[in-house]
Amino acid sequence: MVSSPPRSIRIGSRKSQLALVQTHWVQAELQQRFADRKFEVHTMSTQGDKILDVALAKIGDKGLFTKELEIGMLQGEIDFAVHSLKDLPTRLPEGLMLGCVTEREDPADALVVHARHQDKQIDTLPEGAVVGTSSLRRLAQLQHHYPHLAFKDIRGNLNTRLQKLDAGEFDAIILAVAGLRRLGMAERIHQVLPPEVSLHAVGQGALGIECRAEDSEILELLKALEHQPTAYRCYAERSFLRELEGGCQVPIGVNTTIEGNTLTLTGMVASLDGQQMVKDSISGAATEAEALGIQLAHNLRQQGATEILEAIFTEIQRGS
Ligand code: DPM
Repeated sequence: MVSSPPRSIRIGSRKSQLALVQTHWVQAELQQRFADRKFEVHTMSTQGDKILDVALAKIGDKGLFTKELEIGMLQGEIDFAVHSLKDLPTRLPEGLMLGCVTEREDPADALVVHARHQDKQIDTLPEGAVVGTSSLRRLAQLQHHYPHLAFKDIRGNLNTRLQKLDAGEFDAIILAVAGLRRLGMAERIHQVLPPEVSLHAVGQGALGIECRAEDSEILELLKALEHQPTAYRCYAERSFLRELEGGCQVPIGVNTTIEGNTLTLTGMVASLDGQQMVKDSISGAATEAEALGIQLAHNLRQQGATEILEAIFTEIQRGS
């Protein structure tokens, strides 16, 4: 009697170029560590891949880029899914869990400029320069610091956005450093925005691998790719966001550092126009990451975050 070989493991991914680069990286890392198993990539398109003309914030639905993959996991079509962690909602469907957080790229935002502004930085762009972003977080923070700039929505994948910039539709655009680096376009990063200018999104720059909560075989494999410091930082960031959010995207930014066993989390909540902004930091043991996130959220609520968030939900519900 010969025993049948173990079945191959199916990895779910979106079809975008960035998603595939990330998923193929995970596949290669696992294949190298578990040479006796076979890892296959299965692509699916998500709601977010189909709706490209509506500003993300107005769609309101969480899980825009993850839902179809989650259904695939629950139905057993795929065994786990690779996401940009910042696109993974902080509350996951019953039966699924965050199985692994991989080592983070630089989580910062980047300024990418049109050729005519090669000699400029974010704080020297001229009055009225048109900056493209559809992130409420980036918009609020940049409007706060640079009210003399003009801001315009921009959608589409990275290449589409860069083409729009190069065609002259924008003077500059803001993108994540991580996405540009992973797609081999690091040379387009003109300036890495410091945290004083732009706090990044929760989970930015890290990959989150989601799997079935009971699937101990898959969890065991995924553990090999976990990067502990990144995981602590992202757990703190995610619990901060979970404690603050309602039903849509809001201007919330974070920054985290780890030194020794001490984790420092900075968080901010801003109004849509960036005029009101509350920001604070907290430090403590990295092993208490989630408690730190919750405590910081409570501290910010006492400093006015609740009123800012309520005003945003009302505004977005009115369909502004
Ligand atoms: C989320 C936001 C954006 C993405 C909102 C935000 C940017 C939207 C936009 C939650 N997801 O950051 O405040 O600019 O229109 C996304 C990108 C990456 C993952 C692209 C980017 C790559 C970086 C990473 C889209 N999701 O932010 O430039 O893996 O963290």
